[in-house]
Amino acid sequence: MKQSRIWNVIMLFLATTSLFSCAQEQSKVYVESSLHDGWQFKQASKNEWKEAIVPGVVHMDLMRHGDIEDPFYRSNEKKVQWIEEEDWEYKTSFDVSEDLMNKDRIEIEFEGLDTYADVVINGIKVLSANNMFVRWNKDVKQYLKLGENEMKITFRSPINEVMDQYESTGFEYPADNDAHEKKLSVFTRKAPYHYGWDWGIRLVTSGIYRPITLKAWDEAKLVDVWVRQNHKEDRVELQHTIEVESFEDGQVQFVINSQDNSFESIQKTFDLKKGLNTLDLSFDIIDPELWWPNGFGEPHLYPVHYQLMSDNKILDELDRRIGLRTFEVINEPDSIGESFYMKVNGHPVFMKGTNYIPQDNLLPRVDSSRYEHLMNTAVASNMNMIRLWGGGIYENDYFYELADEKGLLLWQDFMFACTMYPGDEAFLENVKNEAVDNIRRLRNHPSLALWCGNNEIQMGWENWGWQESRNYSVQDSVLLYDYYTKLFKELLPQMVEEHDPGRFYYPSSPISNWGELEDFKYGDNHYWGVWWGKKPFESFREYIPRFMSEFGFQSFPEMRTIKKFATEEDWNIDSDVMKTHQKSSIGNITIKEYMDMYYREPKDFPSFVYLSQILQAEGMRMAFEAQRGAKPFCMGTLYWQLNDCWPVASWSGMDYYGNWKAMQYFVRDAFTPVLTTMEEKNGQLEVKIISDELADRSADLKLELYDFKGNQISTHSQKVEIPSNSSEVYWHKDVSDFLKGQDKKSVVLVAEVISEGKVLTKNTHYFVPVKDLKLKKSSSDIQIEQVDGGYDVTISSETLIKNLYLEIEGKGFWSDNYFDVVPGQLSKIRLETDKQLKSEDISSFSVVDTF
Ligand code: BMA
Repeated sequence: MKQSRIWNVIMLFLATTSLFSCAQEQSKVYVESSLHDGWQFKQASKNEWKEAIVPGVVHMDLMRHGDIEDPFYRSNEKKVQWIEEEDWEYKTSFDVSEDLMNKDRIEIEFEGLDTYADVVINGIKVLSANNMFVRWNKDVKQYLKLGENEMKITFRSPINEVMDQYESTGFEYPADNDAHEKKLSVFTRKAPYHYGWDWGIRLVTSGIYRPITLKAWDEAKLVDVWVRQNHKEDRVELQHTIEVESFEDGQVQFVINSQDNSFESIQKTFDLKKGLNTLDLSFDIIDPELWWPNGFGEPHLYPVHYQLMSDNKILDELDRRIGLRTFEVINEPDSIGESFYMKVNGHPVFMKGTNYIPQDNLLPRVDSSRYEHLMNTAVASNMNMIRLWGGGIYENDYFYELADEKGLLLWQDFMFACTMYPGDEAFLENVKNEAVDNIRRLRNHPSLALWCGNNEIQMGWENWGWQESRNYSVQDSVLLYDYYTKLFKELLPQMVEEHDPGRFYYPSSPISNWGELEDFKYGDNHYWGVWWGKKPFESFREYIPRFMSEFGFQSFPEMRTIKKFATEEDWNIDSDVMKTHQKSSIGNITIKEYMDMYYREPKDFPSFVYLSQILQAEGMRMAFEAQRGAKPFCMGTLYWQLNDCWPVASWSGMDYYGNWKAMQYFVRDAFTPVLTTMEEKNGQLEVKIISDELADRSADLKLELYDFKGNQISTHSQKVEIPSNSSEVYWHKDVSDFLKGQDKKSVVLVAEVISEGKVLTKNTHYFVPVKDLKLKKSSSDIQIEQVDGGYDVTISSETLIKNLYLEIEGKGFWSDNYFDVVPGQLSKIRLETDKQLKSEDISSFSVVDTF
């Protein structure tokens, strides 16, 4: 840092000619290493140390040693509950070299400690953690010594830790999803779903669940680079706010290199004072390539490398990928009530997506391939938004990086869901650290769309009878709502305002309740009239809000998944095992009641399981179509829920193992940029086309009515001009005219929109519920042809097949499944697999096989 002015000038010259980064031998000052080796663990009250894997949690270590059985298997959940009441110790040793010891600063960073953890280095307590959602950094140089160092971390039971607090509170918090009779979870800043949920096993974990890094440096370090965007006509100004911590007064250079040569290198010299320095540096990107969400264009990212330099040394450096976009939430009174829609780069965008829950109760075993599969599923399903729901976790960096890359906008809840929370000073201080840490960690991601304070707490407080059912006194109620106000209406918005100004925040999703139709004119809504309200699926057509941020229906995971946790004797919805794997209080009976409305009684358990998926898929399709069709009144549909955290009956479209349920295919088809829908209204058949595209388009609409033997009864085709971002009725006709006297029970209407030789959307319509269809047993003809990475599969049939499900032994991904086969038409799909197959190896099943 002590450097001459001349050197500065040379550096600047080199930088502006883009030679800077390659022309010199640069030594690196900052070093880091992970501390994941040599760990052992034990129950605090016992003596035997056993090998542990870090990052990990205690359940994983116990399982590896055979000390507990797999909690996901059968009803083992019950057998492992003792773990939450124990304290656990982890220890390791690590070497510190002379080089490291000579550094000005040595810090240890824990990206995640779950949860009440005391860290002891060489016998001295250096850190006490109490929040699994924050990164803990500690200057540890003074505690380290040359050569071998000992580190021990004690995790205190998250149950015992808060018991006194619970006992002295004087009332019960309304945390219905917490599976323990004592609702302790609210006192601890730990993933709420760990304590159980209406789709979740209870596994209250402890452990070093994210990486540990030892970091050392001299002179100065980049604490943060915050990039804000100012979009102008032909350019985007990037305002950098750079935080540098320095050990002395001096000078540094801050260098910005484009990794893809999209702008010239930039360098500026700054004077530093000892301590924390905030530096500002702005520059423009001319003719920017914007970041667009999936379905609207490329999610373009500018790869940028930042360096903090002194003399010829790199003090610190970091990589970023910057996506240039504007994002607005328009939530304001309008002529209807209160709008809730989003604009990306100035365009109103209909949000299509889902709600995300963590992918496992044992978080460290979610590897990168599982994150990738999940995100690829979202992209393949034509989604543009994912809501990180408030009962889970703030995800790891990889999640947000993938979302940036794939054009998925993220609705980020703070981690509070479905209960009131404490609001005493200590709790607020803890949440403040958590909010600041996560806002600063996530605010640079182009995928980050908005902040929401919590899930359903305002709604619960006003409508779910918490105050009566818990017998709260007036004082209790006043206190609890005062806590609520402090947390969600004061602290969190203040933190967003301070650390991420300009990003939309609102205290609680949803804004409006689902009971009264009138409320659907206001803001976002979680419509649970279907499922919790037991209304038929058709009510999705009536109860359409301005933005649907939750709604859903359960199904079972496929039999292959069930076989992994249940033996044949458990294959019954009333068995102990199947009840363990169904956490909704009204779960299995509700699936059955809806099934009785739309389908004939399934003959056995596998038929029930299959039909549960068809039921969910068809029911939800009605919702997707109605909500998209109601654009621009309604401008978003996020279904509950994308995924599972263990194998269970749930509202998910994809099971714990990543298998697509029927609904996932239906989501994909219902979320295509151009969609056609058919609905009968007062004896009229109405055909709509919905477009999310940015441009107008000309196309052909084709309608064909077939009987179940494949004879064409009626056809209609017309040219259509489809305006961008629209939903319009293009054709309607008297149903009986169109049916030409055919039996309603044995015809299917197929609609297609074709443009530039491509089928943009294809949909089918039946004129009676499936249970009344005259389906005939038939065998489908399946031909396969080997191609790179799998097989092309061609299916045909002489009679209509409703929801054909194809399966092979072992691993394979079907490009389509659970689809209808119309006689006379070939269905061509792709099976990705590395297995060698004959067509006989493919088994098939359809609705007609269920009764
Ligand atoms: C929603 C969610 C979850 C729950 C789901 C199904 O309201 O926010 O709390 O799992 O309903 O009941």
